[in-house]
Amino acid sequence: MKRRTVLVAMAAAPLGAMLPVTGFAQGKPIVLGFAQVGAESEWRTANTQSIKSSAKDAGIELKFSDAQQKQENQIKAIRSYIAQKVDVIAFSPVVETGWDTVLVEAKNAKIPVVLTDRAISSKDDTLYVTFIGSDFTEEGRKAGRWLVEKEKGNPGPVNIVELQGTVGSAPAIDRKKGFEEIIKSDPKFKIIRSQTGDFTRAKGKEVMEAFLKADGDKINVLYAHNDDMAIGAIQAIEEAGKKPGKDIIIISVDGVKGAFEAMMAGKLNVSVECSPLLGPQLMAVVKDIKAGKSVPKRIVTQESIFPMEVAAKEFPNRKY
Ligand code: GZL
Repeated sequence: MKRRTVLVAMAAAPLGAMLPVTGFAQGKPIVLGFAQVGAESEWRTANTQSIKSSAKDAGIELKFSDAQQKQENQIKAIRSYIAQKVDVIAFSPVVETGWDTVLVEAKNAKIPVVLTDRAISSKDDTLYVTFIGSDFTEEGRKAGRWLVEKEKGNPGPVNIVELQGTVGSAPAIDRKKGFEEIIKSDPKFKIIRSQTGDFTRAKGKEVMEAFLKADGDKINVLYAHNDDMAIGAIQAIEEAGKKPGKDIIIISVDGVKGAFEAMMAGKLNVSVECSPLLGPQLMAVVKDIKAGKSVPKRIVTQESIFPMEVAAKEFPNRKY
């Protein structure tokens, strides 16, 4: 009697409901093609690690490429995934524009596309299923709010130099926008120099050296769009005989281990968290897409802000 009940139950429910959502579709592993930006920062390294380990855990076959921060390489990789007829394509667009042609090719090939980390600027939002990533404008606002609070007793001027991320990238555009939205409330804040350091330590150091040469004694604050550029700038500030974190207040974004080490050394004042650990969410979305489930158009990662005062306490909890 018991055996029959179980059989009826099995027959009644649709097969999909009976099987755990795995990395398999029609009995073979789901194949995901991922076109990564590059390996330009600690953040990117942690992001790659999260994607690779999550794919393995999910039983999803991952094809992975590193574009060395060049859009043409990402486009080439997406075309190769289309030719290989992967099940899903995911990528972090190095810049916001120039994707429509290749994404139309993916759409015509009936391969769903997922954006992770960075967004694209396109009139046609049917070119991707969903965008999983941070709210970069809010990250910029958090940086601005921290500075307004920090300088509330200071009549000014507060002269700021800015190390921007990769030109044309969503994080660079939006972190600048959010920061300026907040500091424009008080004319004492002035961005006296702003230039891209392309999210790397080396370029961040090089550009900060130029800022110091031009305006050294006038600089009160550095706003860096990521920790790697801030860490490079810290080296330049020390080589110029100034104390980073004291003579020049430093604000950055990401919250990578290197930033926590700089904060614990008193050389960085605050890092706004931007989580690279997008792998688990990406794999869950890939499985949902293959299982025919609907997914939200936008999945925002929840994040915090870490001033140097909490760095030592928070450091042991950090996963990247
Ligand atoms: C943000 C990410 C940025 C990081 C940088 O989501 O795209 O690119 O802030 C990384 O560290 O290089």
